[in-house]
Amino acid sequence: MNRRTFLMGVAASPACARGARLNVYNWSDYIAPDTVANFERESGARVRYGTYESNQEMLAQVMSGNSGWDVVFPSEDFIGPMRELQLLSPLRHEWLPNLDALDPAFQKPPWDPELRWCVPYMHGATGILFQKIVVPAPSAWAALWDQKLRGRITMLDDATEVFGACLKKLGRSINSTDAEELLEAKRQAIAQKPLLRAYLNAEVRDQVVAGDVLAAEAWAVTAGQAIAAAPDKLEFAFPEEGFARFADNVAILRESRRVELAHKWINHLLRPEVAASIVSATRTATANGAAQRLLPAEMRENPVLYPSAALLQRGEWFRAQPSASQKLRDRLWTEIKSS
Ligand code: N2P
Repeated sequence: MNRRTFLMGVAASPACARGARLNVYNWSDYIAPDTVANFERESGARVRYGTYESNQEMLAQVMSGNSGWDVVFPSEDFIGPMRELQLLSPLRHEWLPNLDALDPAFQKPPWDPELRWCVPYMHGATGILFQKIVVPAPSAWAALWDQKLRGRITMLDDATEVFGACLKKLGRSINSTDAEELLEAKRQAIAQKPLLRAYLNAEVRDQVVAGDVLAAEAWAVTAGQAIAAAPDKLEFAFPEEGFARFADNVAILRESRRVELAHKWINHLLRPEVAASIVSATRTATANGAAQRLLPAEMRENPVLYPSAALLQRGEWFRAQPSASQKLRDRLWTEIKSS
């Protein structure tokens, strides 16, 4: 019997997920080593699991509507545009009984108040990961423009994040749509460029742990991992002027032909024990309140991953940009990268 007839045979059997394959595309370090195997054992399905390092990388793949992925994890400002591009499939809450495990703070998020298109999964803030030997200790975005750190600074390889830091340094909103403000932010980014070692996302973690990078614009979840590896050497700052907050959300692609199985996967991730084991293994911050309560105090009270509500007041969620300012940002980002 060849492989095709074998698969057709099992697809017709009553346990519909047996032998089916789910294609999951997620950020790096966002599941535990045994998450896929446990789901496969429980569901009888197989999972093809791939990782990406930026929303742009994910979007470039799924844009065609024919990428072969079923489930992705876009950040909050990508949900609206992906929905408008008809890339997302509506969620069926009757297939997600574990939804009530979500932290109340994530049950009605501004980017999708009824959770029709996505379920918040991980979250964090964007700030500065730095070596404690750096004096003065960075506390504001301007620290990433410090001549003394020349060649040992990195910024995220992400236009939204670089504009976010530059705009905050200028006392503006990360979501500015104002052309003058965006041009001024671009000038900041270009002035900073000679000081930079590179634009890096989660890949910066190992370079910071190794001591090669002294200060980096970094996601709190990446910083949390680096600090766990070198707690005596590293620290994270939530910049004084304010900072971006992000939430990565699990969503099903409209192209998926495994919508029910995709819901099973999401419901599995929402199970408090599963979500807790994922964040324990990856040292990330879960949007699952019931899971958070299962964590040891040392993790639950980690100030990088779960800062106080008062501190988060200085944070701003990313919002999707109107198309004119998005176009301007895209053009300016190209200019920054090629300068
Ligand atoms: C993945 C970190 C992603 C956080 N390692 C930014 N959305």
